[in-house]
Amino acid sequence: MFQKVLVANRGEIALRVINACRELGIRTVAVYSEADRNSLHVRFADEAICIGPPRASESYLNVPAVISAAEIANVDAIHPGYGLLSENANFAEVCRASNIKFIGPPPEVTRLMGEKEKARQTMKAAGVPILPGSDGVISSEEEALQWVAKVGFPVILKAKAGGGGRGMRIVRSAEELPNLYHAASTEAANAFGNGELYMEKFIEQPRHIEFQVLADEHGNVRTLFERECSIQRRHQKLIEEAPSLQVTPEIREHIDATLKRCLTAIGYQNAGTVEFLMDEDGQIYFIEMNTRIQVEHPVTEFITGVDLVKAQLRIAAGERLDQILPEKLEIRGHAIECRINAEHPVKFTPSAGKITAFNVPGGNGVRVDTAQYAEGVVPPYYDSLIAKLIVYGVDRAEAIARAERALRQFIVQGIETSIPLHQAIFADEDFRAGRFDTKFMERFLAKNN
Ligand code: MV4
Repeated sequence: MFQKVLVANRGEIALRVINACRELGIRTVAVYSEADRNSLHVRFADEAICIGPPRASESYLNVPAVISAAEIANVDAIHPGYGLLSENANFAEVCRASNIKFIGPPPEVTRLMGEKEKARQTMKAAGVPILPGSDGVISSEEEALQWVAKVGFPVILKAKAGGGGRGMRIVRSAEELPNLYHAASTEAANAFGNGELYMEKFIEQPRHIEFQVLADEHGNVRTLFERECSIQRRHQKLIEEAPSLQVTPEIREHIDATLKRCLTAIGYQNAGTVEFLMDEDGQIYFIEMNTRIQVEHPVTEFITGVDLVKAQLRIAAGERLDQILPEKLEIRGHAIECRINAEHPVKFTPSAGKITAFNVPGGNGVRVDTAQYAEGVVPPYYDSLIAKLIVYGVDRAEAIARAERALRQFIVQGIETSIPLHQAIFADEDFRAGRFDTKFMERFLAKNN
């Protein structure tokens, strides 16, 4: 096992990784920006190194600064958390060249999955269901119209280098295709430095369902069931749960078998998440893969009993999945996560500042992952996630009741948070009945304003 790991992140996920390391007897090195001097990830790591000014581009995203810290502290490995450098293949390559283990997949695999159209064709070849659409990128409007002739309107144009919603356009008729084609391509070129597009049949009201996977460095792949992530606004998830009420044992079985085949074939390693859309008929289709630990990983930890961050560390140290996971994994109960953001619950404007009171709920079936505390400061430079409330119950009803009582006991003063928004969502009849898709928040906000 590693002697010392550098955690190249901040906030709750940095603390999450530090906790897993400590439980495994691994020493930790925190890195921090000048804005995070008093953060808990700095306090609870064994060592801490300041790597630059507040802006992430000058600190947490500064590859030479992170690598220098790793070399000064003489670490064996770097855990990137989520966001920041976690899906940066160039960073993983620099780690490799510096003889530091990057805790994640090899850079070649990260690069493949970052090219969304290549990922799509790779999944298709392994028998993973994908949406009807183009084979490869589209090189002109004319070619786009040829694919439409096969697929039928509506279609969605997506950036090959994209993800997370940018460089996408929904096209409903031939007349509007030229304008939307150029708009998507220009937006993609500006955002990702690559304007290439591909096409998929557009699903009007999909559910967003994703599968957790773990792969070791000896060719073994296991899936750890799914998470339902449809409750989101502007591509920012607000609530996630596991399992999904819509995923049948047959779908689970089929996705498990095809993902194992595909991810073994491409040499996938470490933790990953495979995203799917489910249409109104309950059919499920691959859309993209995330090659990192995700924000919502704790809901999977609750229903499987597996510590996913420890699994990442043990995989990166060369252990085999059969040493890490029980022979048979089963879904136990139901888990729900609320992302508590420092933002206005209705206007969604960011709310930075000093926290004057902070009461974290606990008790049976309640987990809070946070790096915040009373008298702590939420800096304006980073994303607005300040805590995750994760609840567990024997069934969804118990999980909902626990979430409601825990939200009542979650007190944050001095800044605005999304706690009241979460309380309103839990009171919604459609949410309680499990009737929702990715358009839920739009309808909910229209109804409640
Ligand atoms: C789609 C889609 C409908 N049909 N693809 C948005 C972000 C990116 N990860 C994929 N996205 C979508 N792709 C087809 N063929 C609808 C969305 C989408 C969406 C997906 C998941 C969660 C929330 C969403 C919100 C709006 C649109």
